[in-house]
Amino acid sequence: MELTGEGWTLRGSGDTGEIGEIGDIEVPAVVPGCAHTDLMRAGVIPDPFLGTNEAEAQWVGLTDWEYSREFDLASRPDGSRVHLVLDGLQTVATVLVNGIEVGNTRNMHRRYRLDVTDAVRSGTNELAVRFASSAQAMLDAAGDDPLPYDWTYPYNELRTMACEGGWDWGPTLVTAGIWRDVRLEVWDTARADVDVTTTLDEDLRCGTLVVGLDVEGGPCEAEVVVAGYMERFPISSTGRQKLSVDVPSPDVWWPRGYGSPTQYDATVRLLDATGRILQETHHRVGFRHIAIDTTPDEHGRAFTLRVNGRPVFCKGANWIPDDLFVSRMTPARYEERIDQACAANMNTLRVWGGGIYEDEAFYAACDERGVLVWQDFMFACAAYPEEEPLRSEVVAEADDVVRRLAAHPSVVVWNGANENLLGHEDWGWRAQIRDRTWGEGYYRELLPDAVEAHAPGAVYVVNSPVASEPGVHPQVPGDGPTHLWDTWNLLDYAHYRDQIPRFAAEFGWQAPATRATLTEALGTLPDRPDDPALLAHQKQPGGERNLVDRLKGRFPDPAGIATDTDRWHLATSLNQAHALRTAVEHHRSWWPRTAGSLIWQLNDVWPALSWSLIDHGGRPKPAWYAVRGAFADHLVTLQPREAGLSAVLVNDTDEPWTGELALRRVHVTDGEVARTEGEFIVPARSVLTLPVGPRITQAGRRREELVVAETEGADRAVHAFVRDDGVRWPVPDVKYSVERKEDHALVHVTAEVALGDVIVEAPGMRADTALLTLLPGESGTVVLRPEREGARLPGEDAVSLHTRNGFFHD
Ligand code: BMA
Repeated sequence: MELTGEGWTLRGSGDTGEIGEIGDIEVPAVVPGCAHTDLMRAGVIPDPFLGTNEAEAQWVGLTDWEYSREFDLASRPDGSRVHLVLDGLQTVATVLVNGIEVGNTRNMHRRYRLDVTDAVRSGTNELAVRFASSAQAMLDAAGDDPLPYDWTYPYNELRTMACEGGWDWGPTLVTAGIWRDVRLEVWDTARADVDVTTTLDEDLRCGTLVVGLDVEGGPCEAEVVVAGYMERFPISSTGRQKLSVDVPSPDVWWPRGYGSPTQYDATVRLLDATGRILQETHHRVGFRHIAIDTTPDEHGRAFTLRVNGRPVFCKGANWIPDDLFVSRMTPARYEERIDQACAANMNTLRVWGGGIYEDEAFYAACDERGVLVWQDFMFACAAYPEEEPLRSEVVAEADDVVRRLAAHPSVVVWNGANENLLGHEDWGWRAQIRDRTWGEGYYRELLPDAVEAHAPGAVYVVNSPVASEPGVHPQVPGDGPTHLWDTWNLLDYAHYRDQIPRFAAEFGWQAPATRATLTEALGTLPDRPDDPALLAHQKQPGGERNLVDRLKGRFPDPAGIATDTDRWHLATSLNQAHALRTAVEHHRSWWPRTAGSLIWQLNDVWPALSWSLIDHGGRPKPAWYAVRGAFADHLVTLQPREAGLSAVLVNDTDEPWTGELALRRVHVTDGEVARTEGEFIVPARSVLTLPVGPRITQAGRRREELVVAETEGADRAVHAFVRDDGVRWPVPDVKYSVERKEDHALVHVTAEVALGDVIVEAPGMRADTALLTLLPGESGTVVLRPEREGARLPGEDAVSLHTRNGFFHD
């Protein structure tokens, strides 16, 4: 019996400590949900994502809350048992049935199954879940000598979503609630918790479905069906059992770009002695062999993911919760976001360790699309105590979550924590930790043991970043996954080229959310970017300064840009696009030495000024379009190399790539000055580096000429001879016309002179392309489609066109 949906009541206890009495609150509630979403729906609080409302919603996290409802239970068979199954409680809760305490919880990341047989009765029952304030629980557990952590509350003392207490891209909104499904299960004879996973040997011949069962009751029989094979196993004892069924020569599961992500149905049934089905679970599984190649070489050590023996360049991004109120996520929203990652030519998502283990729908969508998932355990940027009471929670959580996700072929990498080894080395933690534990035992022993026990087909990485040997600094060059943050924090983005990482697991560049999303969040866009309402959505200390500082050398007059929201919005958005393109193209140009490029961050928890590619409204920022080109299977890029400027062609497909490469020197108003052409062939999964000759690289008018590299089917690469802010972009001389079709509009743009970074916008519309470079005399077409079906198509006056050129002229 599902206990989700309406019919719940939320009550505030009124004990709000330092912030004073709130009085009695009683509002209708919805499960899954949380106090904030229920209070918003009832009109008690305004939406904390809008304007500066976050500050006024803080009391919610310091309050104790009770969720309650009634449910009816029909009479049930003699000897049957009743379980209350709670898939997610956020976080510190006491569960009562008819006033009888049936469970206590302190872990948002676990599922709970409570035996309530002795508490329920036939007829009407009362279910209550009493939440103590997580914020208060964290403060109490940490006391006055906390272990190091970031942001507002010591999340390292409580197994809750770390970023609910704030992060450098999200608000502080600690909440409480039943955030996943709840149901009652009545069973007799036998039942089991069922987990399934697969293994595949190295030569891809022998697949095995491994079924784990935690059996209660019995005896019974288990029937396992997979890929047309069926086996039965007698179950004579309770507790943990492992069964396996071999699947010879299965069609293997491939990531995107390598083959089909083949999946098989697997069914596990429990039968009683008469053959009656007691329980049946369905799973979608896939067979793949996963390894990380860490062979030493002249540059250090490889860090290359191998899927079914094939080395893969991981192109992707870091995933954070897509809504800080995580109960609001729906399968459709997961699919939309993952489709946007796929449309940007990504094959990998890293689920970052300060959020949540995502919903089944997330992993199922990745399975089906062949997206590789790098799954962090939920530990981030803090020292975690390894003693009780936390330790037992970590043990139970690791066991539960690995078993929950082990069925998914997409989940190929498990990672101990985000930046905790790094923090211990570099962030001055040692003096604060003294002789206390700080989590290393989790990352080096407890968590890898859980992965080995329940997901033997996946690989484990100790931390991100990490070096291959204990005792070596986690960011040692040339070894292990690396986080590249100095660039955004301190330097121009050209410095991404200073390092050739083996696997870039994080690097990012901020830009504001799209104008549409910011306008929704703030009512109107303020005139100045330092407006308090706008700054309330910038959570990185100094982030607003970085946004402007990083314009230096890229745009004329950054200080002037910083006084005008329109110009600031466009310049910082373009800067993000170019910074990320620079990093990704550099990484890809060094394949196979570099084998991964994961952008920080794909998405947002709220309307933000953040590193995301897609904002909280689901709208792609200009950077998303740039990244789509940079991650394309066929890439042409211009890279400074020792021998001088080089055209680098990257072929991330299984077919050789042949074509004609045109290298041109083009004057911004006069057009082509010099041209060379040549045929090329790039073998499958390879990189070809071609030095660009002096006819092209020796410019007569260095500030007015550009090098352009192009071939059919790839984004054009453009290189300037001087610093970006010294290029003499001409006055934008541009004509455009709008042609309305049935369900989309075509915007035809003609450039009389070179136009940089052409962006076409219209309210309520999404463009198919952005950041075009048009050379003198060229035309381009941008397709605008309505964000919502049926919306009116724009006429000429509703369309606006932006260029880089605009910054070079008043
Ligand atoms: C890394 C991440 C996050 C953070 C990001 C941007 O440290 O792991 O913790 O949000 O950088 O600062």
